[in-house]
Amino acid sequence: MRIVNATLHDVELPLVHSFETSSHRKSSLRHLLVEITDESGAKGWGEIASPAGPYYASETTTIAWHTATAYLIPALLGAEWEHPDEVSELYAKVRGHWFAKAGIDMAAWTLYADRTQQPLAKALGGTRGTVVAGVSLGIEPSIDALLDQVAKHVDSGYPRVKLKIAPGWDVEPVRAVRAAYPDLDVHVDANGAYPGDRHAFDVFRALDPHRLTMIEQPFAPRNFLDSARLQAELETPVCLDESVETLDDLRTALELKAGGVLNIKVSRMGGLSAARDAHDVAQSAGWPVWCGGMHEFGIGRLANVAISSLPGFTLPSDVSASGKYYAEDIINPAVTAESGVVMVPSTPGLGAEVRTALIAAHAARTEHFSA
Ligand code: OSB
Ligand code: MG
Repeated sequence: MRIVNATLHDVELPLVHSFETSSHRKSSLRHLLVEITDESGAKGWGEIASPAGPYYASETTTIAWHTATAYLIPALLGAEWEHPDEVSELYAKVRGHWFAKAGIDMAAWTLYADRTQQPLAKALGGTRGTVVAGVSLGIEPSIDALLDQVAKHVDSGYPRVKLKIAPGWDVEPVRAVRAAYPDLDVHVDANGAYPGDRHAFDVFRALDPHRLTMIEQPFAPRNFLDSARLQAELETPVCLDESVETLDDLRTALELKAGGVLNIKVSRMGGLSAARDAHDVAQSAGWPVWCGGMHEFGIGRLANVAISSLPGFTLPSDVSASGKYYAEDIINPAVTAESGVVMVPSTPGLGAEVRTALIAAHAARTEHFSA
């Protein structure tokens, strides 16, 4: 395959419910959509889901636009490749910038699945026809508002709820949710907001008896050592998200026993090939994995659904229905969940039609590139 045309679309969609984490609050999202065409006219689509601000990772939308247009798209255009696993080699000299790389990798994978007439999930080695979804709930203004959000999602059938926590919003909300739902699969995500000090260890010790499925990313991304110390003290598994950007990070985490569960994000790891490799490594080490999300629009959301169909994804993934975040998604049909279960598309390629008119209507900027 040889990519002859590429287009980058900068698209903003409003959120149906604003979302707050330990770092900030947002009410709309801007993602970059990568559209590529090969010499046969076949198309691929990818999504660069980097947040607008540098709070989850240092990569922002503006930085990703620069990386994609100045380095990644020029490396991709005109190059010959047979399989999407070869695509990351084209820009291997670019350090970091995993979100931008993930969008390019995803476009190559969807084009490849389309040309080989197989569903994306099958091309990746997926074995499941459905995946179990969980929801991620932001920090709310009050415990009552949080309980309303939990009720709304549990009532619509989601079997797992993840609560964002931050210093000052941790033990109390967990206690309230656990009291209202004694048997619900609940976990917390701190997005690295706690310093590795005694006070933080006290908070996590206080959370330990609440039978959480995991405590996600308690400490800063590079703080593997306190994560290992905490895991040694707790019954609750520690899950790593921001800490693992590369397979080398994963090897470090496994060696140090810095956790027991891995959140695999296609965006954070530079794409579907890397996500599949992380799945393989975690699976052989005995760590269960699940797929995390970045509030993706439909294209990235379907990539998350596809990777979640691999056999080591044994915990519910953050692949909720498009409607949890967006009134209108840029794919047709949108992703839907029935009793918390999402169907893995069985049609060739991405698995849905891309709504180019809707993309054009919401695009702040579009740029074309040719080989
Ligand atoms: O840590 O999982 C996270 C969103 C933005 C940044 C970080 C995270 C999240 C989510 C979103 O939790 C989950 C989803 O996409 O449904
Ligand atoms: Mg997380």
